[in-house]
Amino acid sequence: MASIPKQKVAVIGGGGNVGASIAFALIAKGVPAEVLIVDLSDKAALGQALDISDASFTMPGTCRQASFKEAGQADVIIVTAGARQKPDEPRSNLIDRNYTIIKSIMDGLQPIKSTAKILLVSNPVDVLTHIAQTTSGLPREQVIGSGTYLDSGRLRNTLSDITGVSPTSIHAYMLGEHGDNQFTGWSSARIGGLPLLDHPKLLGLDLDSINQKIARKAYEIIEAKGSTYYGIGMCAAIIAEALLNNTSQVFPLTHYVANLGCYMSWPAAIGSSGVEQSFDVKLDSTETKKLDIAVKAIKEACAKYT
Ligand code: 6V0
Repeated sequence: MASIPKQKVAVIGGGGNVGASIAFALIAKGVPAEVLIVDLSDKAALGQALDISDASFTMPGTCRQASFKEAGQADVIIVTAGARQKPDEPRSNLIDRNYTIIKSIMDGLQPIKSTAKILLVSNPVDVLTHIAQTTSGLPREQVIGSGTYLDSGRLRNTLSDITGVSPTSIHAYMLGEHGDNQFTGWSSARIGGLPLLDHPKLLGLDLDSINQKIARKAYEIIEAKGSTYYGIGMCAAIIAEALLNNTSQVFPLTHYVANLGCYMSWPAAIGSSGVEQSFDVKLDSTETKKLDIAVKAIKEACAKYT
């Protein structure tokens, strides 16, 4: 019998598309963790766990179904449970439906391991991260959300197509809210040490059309196939791996940004203690106005749930 890895990652809502994609990505990436699938639907959780465990036979990770109580003792608890968007529905419409779900999950996980990190993926992720922190009782730095990491990946892929440079060498972030108020941090973006906007292929380009393309991509996928899951599956697995391996990598993630007084998506270095550093990104005046709009929208949405 294969040995059971020591670190545990629980995926709550793992019976659904996003949760199962995260669990599969963790196994396929070779993360040496025991992946626990938890869902309100026992049948869905069992089906996904059995199927994903079939993918693990040459990998260091394992996968099985588990209870909420067991999941509360995991090192990283990923939450994907929740209603998803309908075509053309903004993510903000999901708040009331998902508040009740997140609160009941946090209650079901108790007692939560004191060193656990919670990673929210359900939408609207910035507001639900705030709700998960207040209802879980864990310190702020241990509760994060996937934020605009996926959107930033879409941005880097688009910029790679334009410039011909690998997306891994393009340092550019979508910031603010994982939702309709997200914006690109153009003025802080760099490529090979050069301000991104000084790259010859970007001179004269319509930047707003790039922003809109990134922000609309989820709607486009939902229109075409009903929901999005592979991209966020890989993103959440990469974030979980950074938490487990204490890598101090920087991601644009939902976390509590003290000088703005709310949870929002902003660059942070993460490791085994959760958020280690939050970065004071310099913005120009146009970006500052967009940030103010995003902060106002998140604060208004969170005010109902404090
Ligand atoms: P899905 O396929 O309907 O799966 C949701 C799962 O949650 C189902 O298996 C449900 O049984 C389960 N569930 C519901 N309530 C509970 C509960 N109380 N406890 C445990 N399990 C429960 O949806 P899908 O997986 O497609 O989407 C899940 C969430 O991810 C939605 O909120 C999406 O909006 C969100 N996404 C977030 C993204 C991001 O970038 N942050 C990207 C894509 C989707």
